[in-house]
Amino acid sequence: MCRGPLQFWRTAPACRSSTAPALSAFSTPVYLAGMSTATAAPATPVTEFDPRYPVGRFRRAEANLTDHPTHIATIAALPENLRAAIDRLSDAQLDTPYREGGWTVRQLVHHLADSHVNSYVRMRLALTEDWPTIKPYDEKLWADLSDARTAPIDLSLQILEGLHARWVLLLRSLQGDQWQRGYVHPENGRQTLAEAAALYAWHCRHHVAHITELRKRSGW
Ligand code: NI
Repeated sequence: MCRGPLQFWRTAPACRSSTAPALSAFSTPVYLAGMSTATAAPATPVTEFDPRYPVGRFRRAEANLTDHPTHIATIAALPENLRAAIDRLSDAQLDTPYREGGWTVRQLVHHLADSHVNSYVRMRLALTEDWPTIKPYDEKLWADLSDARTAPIDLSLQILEGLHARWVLLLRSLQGDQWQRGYVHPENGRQTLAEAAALYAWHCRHHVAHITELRKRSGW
């Protein structure tokens, strides 16, 4: 199950451009939950912190698919939380992989714009067509295109601010059965808007935590 939201995450009432120091409320991460110092095997299995999944994996079967307001608030807060997460990072820091072999912070920011543009379009298609089949894309190859590796991050932050403002307006307008509309992913099958909202709320927290965990580990 996904771990609860890390304490740095703020849920803003709406997309705002302020750069409030949302990182100031860090808690010490529990890297080895339940680890015992005794020599005998611990009574409970040790869960090692996996830097790829700092807030846990998204598990559709365990996701809350009815708490739309919480998911919308999380999506609304992404631009502000992302700005806070990258605040005052140098170009060299932005070009540092969040883990060995992983995307750089710059790639993470551009990936969020690429991913959420796709999700926004998919949701609009779901609301205006009858279970459309959507077009997958190779996110790894997208993140490796030149602009995604080198462009100033402010370009994607600006995209995300406008995009999330529109996206949140759309999500807040959904009523009743509209949450059960959806689209067909050729590889992953059917996904309702209720599932997509839960998934992308997780996705917001997932990638911001990549950056904040890197900063903690690096002492930045
Ligand atoms: Ni992602």
